[in-house]
Amino acid sequence: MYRYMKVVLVCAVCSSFVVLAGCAGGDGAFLFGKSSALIGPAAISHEATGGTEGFFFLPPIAPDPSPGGTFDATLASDLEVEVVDLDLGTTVVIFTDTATTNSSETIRVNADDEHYIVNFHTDLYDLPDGQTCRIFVRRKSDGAVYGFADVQVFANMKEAKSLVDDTTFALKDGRTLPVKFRIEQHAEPAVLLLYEKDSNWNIVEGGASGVLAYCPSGPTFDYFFDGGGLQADTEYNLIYYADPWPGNNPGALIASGMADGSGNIQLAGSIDLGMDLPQWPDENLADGAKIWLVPSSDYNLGTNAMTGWNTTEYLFEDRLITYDDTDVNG
Ligand SMILES: [Ca+2]
Ligand SMILES: [Ca+2]
Repeated sequence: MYRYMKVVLVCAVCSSFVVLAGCAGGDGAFLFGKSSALIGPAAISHEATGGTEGFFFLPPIAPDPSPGGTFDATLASDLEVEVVDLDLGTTVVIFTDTATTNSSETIRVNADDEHYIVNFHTDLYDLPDGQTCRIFVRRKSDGAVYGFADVQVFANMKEAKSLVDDTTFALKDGRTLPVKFRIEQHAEPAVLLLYEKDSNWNIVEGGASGVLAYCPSGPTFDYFFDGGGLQADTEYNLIYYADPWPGNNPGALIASGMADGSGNIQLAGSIDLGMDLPQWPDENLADGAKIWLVPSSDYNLGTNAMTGWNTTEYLFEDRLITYDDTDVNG
């Protein structure tokens, strides 16, 4: 099972926080705030916050959306909802449309109201007071993430009110949280998780990790990246790595930035790559593009080639992605 470490993520519930304007906006423009606005455990990634187009969390986790597409009621058997304990980095529970101990803890479709729902019975799990849980919605067949939402569980709501601001979704322990979400036809998961991996390419438990939200198509590659557990005060490059070694086939630099004194990094922007991903002659052309985060000291900005191989310092993608630069090659 995947392991996660806690990373500070964009809270986009509140408009004063950093918000990706969304992939649907014709000009591809993103709005970015100051990094100081990134503090806080609350995070949600869905279309309304610049995440996967056509994927929405619904009340009570998020406000009613303004959906523009057609609901897809056919996906239940290929969905998975995983609740992760962000402090321990462990899985609390995984819901599917079948296997659970509690009948209401299955993913069900409500075609009339155009949503999927699974009830998260917090009383069935041992959740410490103040615990932050991240709820991932993913495609079961390939693990691709549609989006996620963080909730914080408290012993009582009085405590919750004293500890969190209005951007945190607080839940009283023992209550049942209806996790409702909407997926529209042709919605393509646009959240990529990156991990530190060991020599067998397994995810390192409690290792460094990151989340990349991106727009799968557009004239520019629009992205927000949030990573943690990295080397403090170190410059990193977020790259498209195109095989074979050393990755300049053609490869591309997406962004550069400094990890802070705690080893956290946030990168946000919009770059004209001038190519689709993956791009010939990348050996992964048939499958998708590799996205890595590597220290700048191991990367040649001029040639897009790797110059070192210190894998304990890198984050690797958990799946290959595709991106369509809409003003190149159709
Ligand atoms: Ca372009
Ligand atoms: Ca294209």
